[in-house]
Amino acid sequence: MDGFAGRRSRPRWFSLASTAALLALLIAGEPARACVVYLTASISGPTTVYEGSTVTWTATLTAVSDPAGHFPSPYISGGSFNWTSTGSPLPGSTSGYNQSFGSSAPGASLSFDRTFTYNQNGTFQQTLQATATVKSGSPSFSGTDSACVTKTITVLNVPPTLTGFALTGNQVRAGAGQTLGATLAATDPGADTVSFTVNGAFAGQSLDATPGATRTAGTTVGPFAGPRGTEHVLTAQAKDSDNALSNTLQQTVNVVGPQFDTNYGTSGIIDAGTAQWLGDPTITPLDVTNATPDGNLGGLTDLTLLSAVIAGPDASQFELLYFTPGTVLAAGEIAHLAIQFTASAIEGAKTATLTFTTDQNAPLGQAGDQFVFDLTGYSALVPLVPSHDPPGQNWEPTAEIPEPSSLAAWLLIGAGGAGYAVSRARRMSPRAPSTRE
Ligand SMILES: [Ca+2]
Ligand SMILES: [Ca+2]
Repeated sequence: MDGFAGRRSRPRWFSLASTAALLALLIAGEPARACVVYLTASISGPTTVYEGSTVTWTATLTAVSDPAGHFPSPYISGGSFNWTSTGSPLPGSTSGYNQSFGSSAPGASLSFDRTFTYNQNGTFQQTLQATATVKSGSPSFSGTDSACVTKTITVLNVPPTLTGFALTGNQVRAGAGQTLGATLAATDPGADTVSFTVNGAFAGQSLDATPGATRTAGTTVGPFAGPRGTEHVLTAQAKDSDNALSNTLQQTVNVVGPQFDTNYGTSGIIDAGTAQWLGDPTITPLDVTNATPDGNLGGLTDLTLLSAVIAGPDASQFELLYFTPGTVLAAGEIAHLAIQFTASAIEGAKTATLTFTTDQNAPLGQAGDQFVFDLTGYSALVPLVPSHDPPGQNWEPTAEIPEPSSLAAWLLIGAGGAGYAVSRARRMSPRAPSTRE
């Protein structure tokens, strides 16, 4: 706390007694003074504060005698003062700071507290101007004096505080071009507007300059690209109208999505084995699953099997069983499908392709990634014999049975109920053996 002595003006009126006292001073050889009891003023308060601060100023008014003390115990006998604050911009209210005051005790001072709230940074001059009747008892003096004191206060800007950064979600579906809503909130003790950024890009502003109020803004972030597993880190920040930057807050957006997989992987060869002409087709299980590691996030991770198309020169011999276009697999779900291969009358290897169209890396239900498998099978013109494998397992050629020389011979064997034989080894599936019904 420090004070400032105010300038003084001459007392306006002298009584006979004070005149006599002044004469006495002159007789005593002291220098003549224009005022013998005068008013002093001081104000105390901080020199530097932050915007939004409320500052209490203390004004002290004192009636002072001449230095030699010829007018002991001077006192204030009523008056008024006025507080003003100048500067640009002005602090809060500057009105209502006029005040009248009464008398002080002889030899005592009068003190008054006044508060100002500085809502904006800047430099301000705080001025107290007081006028009072000053008196002393013996020798008697009564006069009017005024005093004025000014003090400078520097108000510093305060950066805003980013208090909120929220998204409407933290996951987006891979390939869907999704955006998310974002809301931002900040406070500022000053009379500043606030703008926001996300990753350095403008993200809205609030024109509310109410000191201390929470400013909010909303924006849209994204779209978020990248394959499943991509992380997008968003950093938000606020800036006040004095260009002061706030703290930062972060949000992470994860790109999630379905993940197509089968018991054959995501591509490759599905060997349907060997089927006999006019015999039963082979049935090769094909399990399609949604193997996403992202958890069951509903539409974010659901896998839609939009279509499955078998094409190629021998497509008619292959059929996908148990499949319904548009099947939706939640995370971890499995569609138990099967490849049915029916032999033709033309012996030899048969090929086709099976193409699944899914919504992986696409909006839910819309065409995205495709997965293509090569289907192979062998059409045999001869019957097969069971191997030594347990029931339901592979059919193997019986080595002990000699290979016949013609189809007619095999047909004769079959018609006689003598058993089966094969002319060649059945081509084996490396991963998912065919079954026969
Ligand atoms: Ca400011
Ligand atoms: Ca500010």
